Amino acid sequence: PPLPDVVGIFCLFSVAAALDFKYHHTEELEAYLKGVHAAYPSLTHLHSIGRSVEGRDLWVLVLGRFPTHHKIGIPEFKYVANMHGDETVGREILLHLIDFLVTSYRRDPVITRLLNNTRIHIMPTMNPDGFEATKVPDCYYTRGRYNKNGEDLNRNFPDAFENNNASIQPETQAVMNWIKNETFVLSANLHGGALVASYTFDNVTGSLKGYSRSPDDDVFIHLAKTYSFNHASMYKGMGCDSRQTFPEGITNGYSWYQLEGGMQDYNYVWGQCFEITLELSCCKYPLADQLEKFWRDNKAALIEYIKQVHLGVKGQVTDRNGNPIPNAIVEAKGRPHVCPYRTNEHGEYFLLLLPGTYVINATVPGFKSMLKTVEIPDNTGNFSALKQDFSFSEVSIRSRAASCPKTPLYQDLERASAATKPTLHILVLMTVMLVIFK
Ligand SMILES: *[C@@H]1O[C@H](CO)[C@@H](O)[C@H](O)[C@H]1NC(C)=O
Ligand SMILES: *[C@@H]1O[C@H](CO)[C@@H](O)[C@H](O)[C@H]1NC(C)=O
Ligand SMILES: *[C@@H]1O[C@H](CO)[C@@H](O)[C@H](O)[C@H]1NC(C)=O
Ligand SMILES: *[C@@H]1O[C@H](CO)[C@@H](O)[C@H](O)[C@H]1NC(C)=O
Ligand SMILES: *[C@@H]1O[C@H](CO)[C@@H](O)[C@H](O)[C@H]1NC(C)=O
Ligand SMILES: CC(=O)N[C@H]1CO[C@H](CO)[C@@H](O)[C@@H]1O
Ligand SMILES: [Zn+2]
Repeated sequence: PPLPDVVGIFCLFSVAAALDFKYHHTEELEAYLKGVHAAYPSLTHLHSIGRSVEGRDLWVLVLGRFPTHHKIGIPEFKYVANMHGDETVGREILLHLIDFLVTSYRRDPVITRLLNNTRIHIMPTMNPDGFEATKVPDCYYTRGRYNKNGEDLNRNFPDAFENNNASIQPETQAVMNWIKNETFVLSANLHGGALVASYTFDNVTGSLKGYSRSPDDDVFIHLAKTYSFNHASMYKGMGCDSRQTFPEGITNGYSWYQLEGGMQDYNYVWGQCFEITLELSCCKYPLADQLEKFWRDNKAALIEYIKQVHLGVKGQVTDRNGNPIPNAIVEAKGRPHVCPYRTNEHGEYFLLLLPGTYVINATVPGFKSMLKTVEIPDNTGNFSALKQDFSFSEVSIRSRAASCPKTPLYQDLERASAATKPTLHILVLMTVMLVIFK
């Protein structure tokens, strides 16, 4: 009968059309996410990764051709917004990003390829309690920044340089569990109160020179510039007032101001995930009539940034019989991570690297290493990193699961490199041993 069909089409249409440029409070946000999932059940997966102090769900909508689970070779990407409850632009533009992605699938060839080859996780709010506590739009600092227990969630993660004594909050713990659960490769954390793309580290590596450089500094600069130059104005580097400008719209986190327990350093050090922090609006909680402009200003940047998850090289480490080897260390030579990057349960690794020649070192700790020289092309337009597998000629070699060191280590590495190179190698080796045998 024609009537249900008409109603069906109307419902589908109304889900897409229902997304106004206004603020979505808890119930409206949940209703929107559930509506999208109902309208696009095979392209999306909706789940809550935990609850806030006041019991609100921490919703994540996953998009992709295989939204419910990881597929070998398909990298995992995430966006997190509204970690500071009073910084609200990210929360709304992520809803518009969801709307754009689902309505463009099978219509726009680029978005179709992006969703076919990437699993995209979107968390519109990490601090729903803080958002609800910030009653009305307000440009400046308000209580809603913190969670219900008064903690700043972006100071609440374990720190790579200092013992962070802040007690881990439910929202933080949920994100830490989530990071452990998925093989995230790239992400961004959306904030407000400035206009800049900031990258790791936020704390220092020993000698103070106003810049806290990670071993992947070149990649982070590229990632931050990808965002700022695809944004309507961020690349101009004007910041929000004349006292603070950011050349090319980017900054090293520490150069701007140092902080402890931030989420981007945590992702990079313990999550094997490259994360940058995006400050998207000078006004933290602007009036709703400005949201449409914020979406237009950020749309291209949000999409181009996701594509960068296909930089570099990826592959699987297997034994002679083709069985995956989990927990093998795979790193590019000259780029040692404090917590060495390891293969997941499928023996997979993903390394974000700029085009160039690299030596990739796959090591089964306590056993042996395989080195391969790779030529990484500029292939983000291909929606796939270069593929390079490693096959060990033995059978049933196992690598023990390792817990990452809990104590800060980059400081030691920095001191060592200031001394002599061989010492650095011994230190890296000792770190590895510590990781294996602790
Ligand atoms: C995307 O995946 C769908 C489902 O497998 C397939 O039908 C379509 O051809 C793919 N499109 C592109 C552009 O890869
Ligand atoms: C954190 O605790 C450690 C050990 O209990 C202490 O040495 C350190 O000073 C504390 N740090 C801060 C910032 O309070
Ligand atoms: C972790 O993964 C398991 C299995 O897929 C799932 O049941 C659980 O909800 C996930 N937890 C988080 C925090 O993502
Ligand atoms: C390869 O990586 C392992 C583990 O990090 C390290 O012990 C070894 O020295 C590396 N080999 C080379 C040649 O760099
Ligand atoms: C893109 O992928 C195609 C087919 O897999 C391959 O032939 C081509 O060389 C790739 N281009 C780049 C720049 O990697
Ligand atoms: C090693 C170091 O300088 N760590 C700093 C990390 O950030 C906190 C907070 O600003 C500082 O107290 C630490 O000194
Ligand atoms: Zn913030």
